[in-house]
Amino acid sequence: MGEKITKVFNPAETLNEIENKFEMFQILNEKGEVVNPDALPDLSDDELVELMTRMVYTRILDQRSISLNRQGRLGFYAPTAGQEASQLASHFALEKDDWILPGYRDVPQIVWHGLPLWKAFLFSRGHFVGNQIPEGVNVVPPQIIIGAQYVQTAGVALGLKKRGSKTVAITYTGDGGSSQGDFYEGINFAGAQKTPAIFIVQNNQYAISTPREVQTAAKTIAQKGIAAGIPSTLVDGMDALAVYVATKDARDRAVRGEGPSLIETMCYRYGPHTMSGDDPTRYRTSDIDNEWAAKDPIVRFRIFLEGKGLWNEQKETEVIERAKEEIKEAIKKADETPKQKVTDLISNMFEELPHNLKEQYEIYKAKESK
Ligand SMILES: Cc1ncc(C[n+]2csc(CCOP(=O)(O)OP(=O)(O)O)c2C)c(N)n1
Repeated sequence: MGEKITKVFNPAETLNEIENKFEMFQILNEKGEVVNPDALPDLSDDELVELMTRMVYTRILDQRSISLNRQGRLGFYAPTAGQEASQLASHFALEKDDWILPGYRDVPQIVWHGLPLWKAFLFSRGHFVGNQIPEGVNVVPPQIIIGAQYVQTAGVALGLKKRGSKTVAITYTGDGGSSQGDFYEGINFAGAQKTPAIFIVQNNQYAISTPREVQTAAKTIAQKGIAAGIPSTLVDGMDALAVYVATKDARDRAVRGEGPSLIETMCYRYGPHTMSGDDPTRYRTSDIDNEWAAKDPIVRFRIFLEGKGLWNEQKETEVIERAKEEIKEAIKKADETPKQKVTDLISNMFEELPHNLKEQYEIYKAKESK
């Protein structure tokens, strides 16, 4: 006779219990009120202003990038408006020596990490100079393959750990990316190896036209980290303070040797998926757009800062004017960069050319020298 099993067999209830644990972490509500005072981060007034400056600047960068794309002066562009808190407050929790492995929408984070803006514009044009990252700027070119950066991040973070570095590797994907095999492989490996990695899922509700609800049966994306044995959080991705606190906590634990974290930032992209042709009105209603516009990350942070006497219209205008000026200079510099040649493409792809490419290389070299 075996021992009597007293544990109630109810896997559905276990799932329910776990899913219900993932409440959204928020500090600033939609009205800019502090709803979680105990969780307020230890940021100085100057740092708060800097974070706001970066969000306002990046909103302008997004607007200008869309216009430049429409004028044919930029190539591939994935709009960022609506995701400023998710992108920039998570970045704000990093140190200069940390590594960023971005997705295609994460250009703002790598620009604020030190990639010159004119190079970001060249990346958009598919120009190889845009992917030549200056020494000391710890970022890799934005990943286009959905989820691939998750596996790479596990590896980079393992390297940092083996070197005894007190830095982290952070990566970003979207809600759609969390359905990829690479997503699971990356978080699992990082968890098993206890690497200093931070995995951010920016849940902007849509993978192009596919809504989050049909992406996965999981109630939250954050809970997926539990299967990999890593601390995982669901945060209000429109709340810069909540995103900052969650990322800072993940970073602190990572550098203490406590391994990786997963953070789901609940947010929204106001614009289309990319400027390459999707029409959001075919998969989203204006009611949904309005619902999310009311949660705007910049609006609520502005109210919070104005309440502290740290922000006003004049400051914001100055940031907007500076952004426009710097963007103008950066696009000019991108325009001045010699056009990419076919021989550049070939020689950048191969260290040693195979026979057929050697022939083509010579043909194009002759053509280009005319
Ligand atoms: C492996 C792979 N499959 C498909 C695509 C095509 N594709 C480009 S973006 C995208 C949707 C990604 O959505 P999500 O991960 O939610 O990120 P978001 O663009 O919303 O930030 C898809 C399927 C791709 N780039 N890579």
